[in-house]
Amino acid sequence: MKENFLWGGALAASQCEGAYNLDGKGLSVSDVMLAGSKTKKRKRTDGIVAGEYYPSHEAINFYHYYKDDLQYFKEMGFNCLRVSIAWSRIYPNGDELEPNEKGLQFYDQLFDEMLKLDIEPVVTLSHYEMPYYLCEHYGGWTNRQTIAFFLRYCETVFREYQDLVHYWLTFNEMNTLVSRFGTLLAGGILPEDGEDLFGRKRLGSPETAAEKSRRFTALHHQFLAGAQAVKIAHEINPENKVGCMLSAAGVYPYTCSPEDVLEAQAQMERSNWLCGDVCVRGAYPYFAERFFRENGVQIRKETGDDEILKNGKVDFLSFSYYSSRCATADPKVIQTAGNMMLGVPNPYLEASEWGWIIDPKGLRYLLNELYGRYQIPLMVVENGLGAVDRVTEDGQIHDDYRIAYLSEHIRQMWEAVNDGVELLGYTPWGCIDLISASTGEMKKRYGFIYVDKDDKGKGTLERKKKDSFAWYR
Ligand code: BGP
Repeated sequence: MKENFLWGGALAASQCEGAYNLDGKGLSVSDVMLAGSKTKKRKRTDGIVAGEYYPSHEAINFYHYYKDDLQYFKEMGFNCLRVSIAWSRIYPNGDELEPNEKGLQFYDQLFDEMLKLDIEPVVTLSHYEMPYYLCEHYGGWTNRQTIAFFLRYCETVFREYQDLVHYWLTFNEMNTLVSRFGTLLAGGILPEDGEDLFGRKRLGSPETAAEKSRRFTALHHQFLAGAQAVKIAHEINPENKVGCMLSAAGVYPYTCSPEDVLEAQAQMERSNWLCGDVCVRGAYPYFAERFFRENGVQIRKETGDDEILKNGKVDFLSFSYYSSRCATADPKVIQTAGNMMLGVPNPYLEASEWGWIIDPKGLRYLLNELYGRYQIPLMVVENGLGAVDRVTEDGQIHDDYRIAYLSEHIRQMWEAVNDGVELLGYTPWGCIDLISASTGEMKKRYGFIYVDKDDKGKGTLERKKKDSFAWYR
C-alpha cells in the first residue's frame, strides 16, 4: 500500500451521534424510524410518537463521547475517519437562510480534535439523514428546490471547514435510489400508508411507472446537486477532493445460460454503472434510455442539466462493499436478502447471520471492474461483518469471525492493488458498534469497540475493546 494510504473506520451521524434534538438540531429522516429486526422491517412514524423507541435518538451518544472514542481510534492507528455531517444540525429544517451556529461548532470541534490526533476527516455530506421537514413539506429529493437547499448547506460546510476537511463524499449509497429500497432513506420520499422503510407497500405488488418516475427524478436531482457540489468544493478550495459513494456489489450470473449472463449484466448496469457513469463520466450511460423507456420512467429534466453533469465530475469513487449477489432470469429461483438489494443464494459462498453473502474475492473483482471502467482513484469506505457479539464472564469479546472476515477482504484488496488498481483508502464500517441502518438494531454489531447497549435502548454505553481491536491495530 502507498505510504499515504488512508486506514481508518467509518461512521454516520444518525447511527452514532444521538443528541437528536440538542443544540438546535432539527429532526432528520432517521429520527422518525422505529427499530426493526432481521424479520421485522423498520417503520416510520408521522413525527415522534410518545412511548415509541427510536434508535437514533441516543444511538451510542458519540456527540458527547467523541473525544474518548477518537482516542481509541488513535490507539488502533487510524490515520483517517469517515464521519458524516447531519444536515439537520446545520440547517434544522433544511430550508433556512442561516445556519445553526451550534451545529457548526460541534463539527468544528470534532474535526479539530481529529486533526490534533493526525486523523484525516473523510466527510459524507448526506448519509441517510436529510432534514425531515424537507421530506414532509417539499417531497424530499423529488422537488427540484431541494437542490438549492442542499447546495446552501454544502457551501456553508465547505467554507466553514475549508482548512480542516479535504475529502468529501456527496450522497451515501446514492444508487440505492435505483431500486425501491432507497425511496425513503436515500430519496427522502415519504412512503404512503403502510409502507415500510424500503418503500414496499403492498408486498409483492409491482411499483407503478409513476412511482418509478418519482424515484428516478429524485435521483436525477441528486446527480445535479452532487455535480454542483463538486464544482463549489473545488472553487472554495482547489485542494478539496470530492467523491461519489455507491453501494457496490458484483453481480454474477447464476448459471452460464446466456439469459442469466444478460440478466447479470443488466443488473450491473442498473445498480452500479448508472450512478457511477453519471458521477464519474458526467453523463447518463447509453443503456439508460432504453431502460427508462421500457419501465415507463420519465425524469423531469431541464435544459442545461446535461451541462451541469458534465461540469461536475467527481475526483474519486468510493463505495461500500459487503457482498456480491447472483442474478437469474429464471423466476422460480428463490430470492434472498442482500445489502438492501435482492439476490439469489450463491452455492459457493456462505452468508452472515443476517443473510448477507460473504465474498472477499468479490471485492477484488469489483475493484478491478470499477477501476477498469473509470480509471480514477477508488476508496473502500465501508466493509464489515454485522454479527452478534457475546461478552464472556471476564468481560472479553472474542470476535475471531470478524477478524477472519476483514483479513480475507483486506487480502483481496491487496491483490487488487497489486493488479494495478489505484486505491486511496479503506475505512471498515462501524469501527465502533452503532445502530444498524437497515434494521435499527444494536445487536448487529460491526465494531472493533463494543458498546454496552441493547435493542431496547438499555445499557451503560461503556466502551470495551474486542479482540479485533488489537488485530486491526
Ligand atoms: C450501508 C450504510 C450504512 C450501514 C451499513 C451496514 O448500507 O451505508 O449506513 O449501516 O450499510 O448496514 P446495516 O447497518 O443495515 O447492517
